[in-house]
Amino acid sequence: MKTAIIGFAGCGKTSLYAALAGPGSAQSDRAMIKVPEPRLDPLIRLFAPKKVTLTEIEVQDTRGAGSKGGLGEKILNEIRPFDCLLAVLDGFSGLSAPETQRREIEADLIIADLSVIEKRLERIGTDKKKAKGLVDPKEEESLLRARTILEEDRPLRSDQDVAASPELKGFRFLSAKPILFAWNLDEQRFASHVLPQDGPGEVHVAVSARLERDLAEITDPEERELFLGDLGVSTSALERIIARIYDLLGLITFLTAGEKEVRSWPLIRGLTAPEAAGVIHSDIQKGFIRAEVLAFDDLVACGDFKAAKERGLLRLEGKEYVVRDGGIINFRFNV
Ligand SMILES: Nc1nc2c(ncn2[C@@H]2O[C@H](COP(=O)(O)OP(=O)(O)OP(=O)(O)O)[C@@H](O)[C@H]2O)c(=O)[nH]1
Ligand SMILES: [Mg+2]
Repeated sequence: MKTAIIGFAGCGKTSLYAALAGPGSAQSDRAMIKVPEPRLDPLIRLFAPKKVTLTEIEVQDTRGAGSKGGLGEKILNEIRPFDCLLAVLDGFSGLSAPETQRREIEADLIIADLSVIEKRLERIGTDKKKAKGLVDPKEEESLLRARTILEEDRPLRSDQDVAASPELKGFRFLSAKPILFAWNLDEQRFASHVLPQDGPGEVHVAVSARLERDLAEITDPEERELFLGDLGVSTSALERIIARIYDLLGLITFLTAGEKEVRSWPLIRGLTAPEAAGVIHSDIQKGFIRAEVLAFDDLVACGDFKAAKERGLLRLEGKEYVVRDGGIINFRFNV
């Protein structure tokens, strides 16, 4: 799952990227970022494992174009393969209002999608004249629906039915991609600024990219605490951003725990226990027998697995079981 950081020149993309990717990230514009998972902590205490592994997501920094002329065709083409967009809005320099930048970015995505649709519809028109069988009427219908939405100046993500329709998947429409708007605000205005409401496939987060980048360079926990204390905040905004991206991508987390390794795993929401097993290894999916599942809250309530088992909270689930977020799973399988 890949996220691209976009936005106009100097809006703070690279600062935010550096904050997300941590110290030593300057060598590359692409990084794997660990998704924070505090629910691993009690498991680490229980198992004292040799290894702790966190799920990662890939993040790509891009070069900014001036807001005159928009993001530019080059960047718009570059970001097409990505699963998610992180749009940074400059709310610190005062050069242009972040609300305006947001509208400009939306307009760029919408216009790029409209142009793809127009071209495709034109092609469908000529194919229709050639022979009836060349055209999939469902595709044409979906394209027309999508065009109507875009012509109303709405991004495709605002209609999740259309955004997710199978005939349109292959177009990788930009305005259909889940997007996180990072409002890169002045440290002073940070707390008071009122953000727009989240919508379908769209979330808004206030950050200070510069502070976050400075914070990311401090590795000493005591120093970090002092830094945060001086600013009067308790945690960094990054954990929230990463968690929201994870959310936007439609992912949940399941956990595995043992003496060897305690680990978080990503899973597309709605998938079953054998499919979760397949994320770990295809052999475990193939030989899947049952999943032993303990909800995270039940573990916390009981203290350990033994007590949970005695209370009947450690459940055995079969092939149809749909995995829930935070489930601690032990797969039983044949090899
Ligand atoms: N005061 C303040 N300055 C910031 C903030 N974020 C970024 N800057 C400064 O703005 C300048 C540009 O930041 P970058 O992170 O390089 O911006 P960018 O979007 O990567 O720029 P391009 O890649 O050139 O488009 C740098 O000098 C940053 O220190 C912020 O939150 N507050
Ligand atoms: Mg940059």
